[in-house]
Amino acid sequence: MKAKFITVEGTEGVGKTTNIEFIKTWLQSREIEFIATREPGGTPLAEEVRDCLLRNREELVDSTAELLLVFAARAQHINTLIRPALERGIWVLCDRFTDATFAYQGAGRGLDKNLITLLENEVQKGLHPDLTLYLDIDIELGLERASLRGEFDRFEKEQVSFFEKVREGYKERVAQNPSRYAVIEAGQALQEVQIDIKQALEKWFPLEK
Ligand code: Z5A
Repeated sequence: MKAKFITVEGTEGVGKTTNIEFIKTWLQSREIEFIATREPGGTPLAEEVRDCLLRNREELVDSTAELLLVFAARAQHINTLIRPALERGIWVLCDRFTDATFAYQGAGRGLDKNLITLLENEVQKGLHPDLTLYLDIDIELGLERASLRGEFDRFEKEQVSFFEKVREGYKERVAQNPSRYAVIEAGQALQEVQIDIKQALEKWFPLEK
């Protein structure tokens, strides 16, 4: 089977980190060679950009500057890690990707979606995930879960209304191209969430006979 590109998306405290561990175990059980990575980040340079983006600071961060930093990190990540891995037959499992940009910088910050699409086309040159697991959760419940983790970064300090817009942004993306997404009800007990994730993985990537 051709190497696949899987992304995991959702708002705060939705359980991406927890469920990525579950997906890794599923990939191992299939003896699939893969790398697990994340955005922003995934390479030393892109991780430095991540740090710039997430760090709490006095200076107000301009939304367009934020968007360009996200795509600068993404260009480095795609061209030095993701695309070379896929070309070598290695699957890529990525914690967030461009759907997060449409949700956070587009819907959340209110930036022009046409500008995001322009950058997406230029930077990705046709690369898109084969499957995006979108974990959906009530914002208050997600924030409650996330609050257990301690100190909040620059994004986590946003208001509930910001995350509501982000959630709507994700839903809009799913509605525009439903065949790429598996929508997972992440408010359920973890075991139920993982049953749904496993079903989606088996539907998208059935065993070859
Ligand atoms: N960002 C952006 O603006 N634009 C972009 O293009 C990209 C990103 C790519 C960093 O992302 C920030 O970057 C992000 C958007 C921005 N903003 N924020 N915030 P991140 O993915 O690194 O950060 P995060 O969203 O905070 O994710 P996280 O730290 O990985 O958390 P999580 O994956 O959502 O949750 P978790 O750590 O797996 O779970 C949270 C807690 O809930 C934990 O205690 C779990 O044990 C518990 N949990 C999980 N599932 C369950 C269930 N089912 N029941 C009960 N408890 C559960």
